[in-house]
Amino acid sequence: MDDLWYSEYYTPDVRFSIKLTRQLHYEKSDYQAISVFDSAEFGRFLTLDGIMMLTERDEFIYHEMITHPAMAVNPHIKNVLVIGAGDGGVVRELTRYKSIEHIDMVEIDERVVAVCKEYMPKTACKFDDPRVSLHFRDGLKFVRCTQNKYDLIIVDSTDPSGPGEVLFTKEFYGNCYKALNDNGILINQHESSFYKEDAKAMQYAHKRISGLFPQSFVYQAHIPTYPSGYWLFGFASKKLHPVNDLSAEEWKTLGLSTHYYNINLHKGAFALPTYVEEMLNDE
Ligand code: AG3
Repeated sequence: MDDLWYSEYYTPDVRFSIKLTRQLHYEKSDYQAISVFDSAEFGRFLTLDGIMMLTERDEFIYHEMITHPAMAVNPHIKNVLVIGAGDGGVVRELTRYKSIEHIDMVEIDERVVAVCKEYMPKTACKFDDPRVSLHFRDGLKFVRCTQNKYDLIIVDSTDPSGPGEVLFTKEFYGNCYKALNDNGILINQHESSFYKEDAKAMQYAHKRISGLFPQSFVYQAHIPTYPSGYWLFGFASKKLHPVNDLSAEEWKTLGLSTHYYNINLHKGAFALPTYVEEMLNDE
């Protein structure tokens, strides 16, 4: 018992492990296996079907980077749709903007929200904000019924296997396009370029999104507990450019304190390594 480790296999030959202090929760929901562990280095962390979703120690990087770049391009965003994100991290960051009037959050698995409210209170802390409506539904079905409504859609999915798979399809992205208004921005977690399976998902997502949106870019962040520690996000829109249309001064006047995101980093995040550019252009 004194040497209990959690491991995620990144390839059949590579695994990432964290030494555990204890397991706090395990259940099999209708959709997936949900576990919460505690550790000395990363604090508490949540896994779905054995795949790392977030740790208390580094979730700020992911949640800031999936939220603030779009908000700094258009600080007048009022109406937001969040898909997935049952741990509440995206909602926590969004609710810091007074200008946001409404957030629809669509999570397929009600149990993820319940477990995070109990064990991950640092992320699942803003579900009771009056602007937030929670819908426990399939993300694809939800966007199918929506038109010209949102300023921003954030897709905080799992990897493209299990319940997250439909969130990587052309049909889903096409419905997101339709659900966005003319200024609309789509942000998605975009997997990673380093290991083969993640890179395939990255190329696949980029091909689908860039075929639909006139503006389609990929940006990067350092996330220690995801495969290779290097993770990507997609920024797609009908007209706004992620760097040329950045409202840097306006965003700074909001005075939000962030631990990873800042305006200089925003510009650099869209400057990708050559091999990543090549993989994206390849498609
Ligand atoms: N979203 C999942 C990112 C994918 C992680 N992949 C992996 N570990 N193989 C995380 C939800 C955070 N709100």
